[in-house]
Amino acid sequence: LSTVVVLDIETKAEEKIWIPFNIWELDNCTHLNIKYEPDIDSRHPGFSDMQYRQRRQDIADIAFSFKHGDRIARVVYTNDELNTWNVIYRELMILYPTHACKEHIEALKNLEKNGLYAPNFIPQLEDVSTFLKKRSGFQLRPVAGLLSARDFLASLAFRVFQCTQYIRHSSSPLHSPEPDCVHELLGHVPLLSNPNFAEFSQVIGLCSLGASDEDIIKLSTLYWFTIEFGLCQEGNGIKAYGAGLLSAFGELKHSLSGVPQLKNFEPFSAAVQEYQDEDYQPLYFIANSFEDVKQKVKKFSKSLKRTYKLRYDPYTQSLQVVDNA
Ligand code: HBI
Ligand code: FE
Repeated sequence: LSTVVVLDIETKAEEKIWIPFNIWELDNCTHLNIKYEPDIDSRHPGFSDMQYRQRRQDIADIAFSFKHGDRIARVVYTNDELNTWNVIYRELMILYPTHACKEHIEALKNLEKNGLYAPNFIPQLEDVSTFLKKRSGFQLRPVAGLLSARDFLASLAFRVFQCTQYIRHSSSPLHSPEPDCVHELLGHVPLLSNPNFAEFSQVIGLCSLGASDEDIIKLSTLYWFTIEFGLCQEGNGIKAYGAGLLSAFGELKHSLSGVPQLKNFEPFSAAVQEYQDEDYQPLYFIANSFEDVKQKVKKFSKSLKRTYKLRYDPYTQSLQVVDNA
């Protein structure tokens, strides 16, 4: 396994950081952050539901045994789970025409037209992954829960989106403290099928490879204010493109209600902006376009100190060090 040499700015010490150099090595990028899981967090709606916790574990086992290149095992969802999906799907569809960006609406229409999305069944990750590969070169791999920011961002560099497969607890259809398949499939997947947005996602991922812990925090904050909670200008109006908004009825309404503060997206300030992961955001950033955020994030990434330069080779889905400064 390979490492890149990184210079610690404070101590001037050289440090070797392991990074995945090809897509198969993402099998090592599976470190979970378990603080919001139903077995750990007593505020999780499924905390006292032993049957739910067991179900979540059984589905997580698919992710634990997955290796890159495998087919993603299908889940037979229960009526209770299907009902949760149905309730959220129908609620969100009511809001999208007025609140979601046009790219999201169009992508969702395509998913429905291809028979992949509907209110009455939960899409299978394997089918969605095949669709994404055709559209934008992105693919899904199953993940057992909230992944570490470093591993999550590293996957994006290879156009791999780590995707949970379990669904939130039925007592709380409109909110989940951790990512679930509703968040991934209704929030993230539609825009990942958009080639422009896919490229922007990969750019953030590539920036993260070999970054210091401090820079990983900055990049996940950028990710937070764009891919998770981003707003964008559309004609004379403002729409949502962030997955945390597009998958949450309450916060989607809140974001465009005139209550929260809105600022134009600027990566150098967004990367150090404090944020809130337990309640609605008090502040959102508005992007001009996906192209504009991508260019700005590229510029930001050039400001991160590094002693190496990486090039992504799409033919082999691997990285090459092109310049050892
Ligand atoms: N893990 N499963 C999963 N899904 C996400 O959306 C996700 C994640 N880990 C980190 C993360 N998102 C981001 O918020 C950033 O920290 C990169
Ligand atoms: Fe997310």
